[in-house]
Amino acid sequence: MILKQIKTASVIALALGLVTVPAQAASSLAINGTLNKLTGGTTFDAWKFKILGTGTFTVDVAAYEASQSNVSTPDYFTNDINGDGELTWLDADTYFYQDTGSVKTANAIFRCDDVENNCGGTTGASNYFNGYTPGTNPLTRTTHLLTETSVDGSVHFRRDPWYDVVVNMPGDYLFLVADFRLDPVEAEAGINAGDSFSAPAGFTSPILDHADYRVTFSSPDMYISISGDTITLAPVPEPETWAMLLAGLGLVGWRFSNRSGGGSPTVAG
Ligand SMILES: [Ca+2]
Ligand SMILES: [Ca+2]
Ligand SMILES: [Ca+2]
Repeated sequence: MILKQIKTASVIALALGLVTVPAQAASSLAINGTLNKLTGGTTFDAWKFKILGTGTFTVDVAAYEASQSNVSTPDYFTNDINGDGELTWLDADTYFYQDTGSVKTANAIFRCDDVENNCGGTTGASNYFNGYTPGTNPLTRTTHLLTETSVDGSVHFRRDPWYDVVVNMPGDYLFLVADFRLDPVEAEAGINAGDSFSAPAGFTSPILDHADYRVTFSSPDMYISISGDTITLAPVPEPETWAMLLAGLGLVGWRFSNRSGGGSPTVAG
């Protein structure tokens, strides 16, 4: 009987929103991929993005496995970011497109190539496509700065893009990862024409037939999940919504128990 009262009290507390789930629960997701050098150029990857609400998220690429573009530059060192025992040389270039089922030049929204460089600089205006601007577009991009410390294990001081995105319009998007650089016309044609991976100048016997990348997505206000090549961003429910959901589950359990003739109610949560 005491147990029953306690559980009843918990249901009431949930219904009143007195039990909260942290809404600030951070969410992050890392994807890994490999691009290849073909006869006509290099390949690129297109990941589907289903964004179900407004919010913000961060894109943090770790790919180029040396700190400088020339082995004789001061502060040059290498690091095997993905720990696969080899060093590869993707000078990552990233894009967001509207997703209408395929990569279309007319659907390109913005580009971000590096930290700061080709990523809007300090004004944020450059490298938007199709007439979009930082103020009028579905997704607004703000680059992080070289003076900040990358959080994803990047090695090169500039080549790995790192930026925040504000979702102004939920919807279906494509996130493209390529080698420098993938013009929208090349993207629609399906190959980064004439492109080759760029090892640091002076590097002996570089691997140039493929290059690896990792991209970490994180958000303070959306949950990020993945199924196949589709990444879904869903707003984190407010605490009140969680409480109602949990209370609903609890009341369902109560009813089921009573109908089945059990002596004491079973309440979820
Ligand atoms: Ca590696
Ligand atoms: Ca780059
Ligand atoms: Ca190109």
